Amino acid sequence: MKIVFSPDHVNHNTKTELSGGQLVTPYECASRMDYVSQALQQYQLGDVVAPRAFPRSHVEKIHSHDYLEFLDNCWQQWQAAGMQGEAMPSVWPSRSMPSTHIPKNIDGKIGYYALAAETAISANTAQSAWLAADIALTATDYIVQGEACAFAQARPPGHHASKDQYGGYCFINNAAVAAQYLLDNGYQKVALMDVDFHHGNGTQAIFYDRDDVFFSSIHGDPFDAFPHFLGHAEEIGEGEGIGYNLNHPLPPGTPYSTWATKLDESLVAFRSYGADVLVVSLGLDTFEHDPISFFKIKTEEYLQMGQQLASLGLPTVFIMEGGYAVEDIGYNTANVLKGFLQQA
Ligand code: OKP
Ligand code: ZN
Repeated sequence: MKIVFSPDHVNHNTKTELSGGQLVTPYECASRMDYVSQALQQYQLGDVVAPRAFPRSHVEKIHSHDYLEFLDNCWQQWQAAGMQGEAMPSVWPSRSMPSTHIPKNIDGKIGYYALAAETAISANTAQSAWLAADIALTATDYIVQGEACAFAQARPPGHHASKDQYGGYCFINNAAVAAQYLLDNGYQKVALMDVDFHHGNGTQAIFYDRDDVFFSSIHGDPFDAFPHFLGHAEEIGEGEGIGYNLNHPLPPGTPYSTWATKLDESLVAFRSYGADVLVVSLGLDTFEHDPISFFKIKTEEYLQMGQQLASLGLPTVFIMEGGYAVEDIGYNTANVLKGFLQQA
């Protein structure tokens, strides 16, 4: 399969993440990609190709104009305000002050556009987010051109980013951009399967009232896991989207055997929906040794995950999301793709 990748992802190299009351080195770091590249090459999973630059209009179909303007200008405004560290929010339009006015001051504005505080923005953040979207679009265009599958080896990830909010290491929702691109190029019913450990709140919110993208996610129960405020099983969609949102929250310690039954339920739902293409938000943080997650999937079991996904028999674009056991995500990623190719 085609593997779309750019070494320029290293420009996204923030130094700080707010974690446990401290500023730590970000879990979502550049070296993750070295391990993925190495394993994909070792397993000979496909040719690595560079992304091409797509018009911004594809991303503007998913994110609001004012949000993208904020993303592009945040770092400059943060610096102009004399801030010493990387850009991060400390105040929000919260339950007791649910204002929709957008502050002019950057401390207020960044809180308006952030859904969480852990994720810093610095000099190259916006540029890197746009590059990741180009990687997703380039991979997705291979599907439009008739390839059976493609892998977007992108970072920063995207599934937490909503129409007008960033957070959870995500800025532009690469998987949502990919799904929309498929709809704009002849596909009519997109199945979007999010297998990252964390609920894809951004993707869910973007397609919640639509029937042209069926979003399903298997994730750590939001009572126990980030993003904490979305991802419950009773969230089934609204308006035209009712019935096209399927969440499987699972408890700490979940092994692959349990996880796999939930994937099967999603695949059954995708089949009766009549999906004509599959987008996979591929996070590898379901791994047993992931440092910030609590599922117990083993390296060999990712082969079965790939085989299960292939059983749908649909053109499939994989979009890289999380996975923080840095030295293991390469083999875990490679096993999903290998299992998929064996079965396909
Ligand atoms: C992004 B993706 C660690 C808490 C982690 C943010 C997690 C973002 C995950 N102290 N909070 O879905 O892999
Ligand atoms: Zn995750």
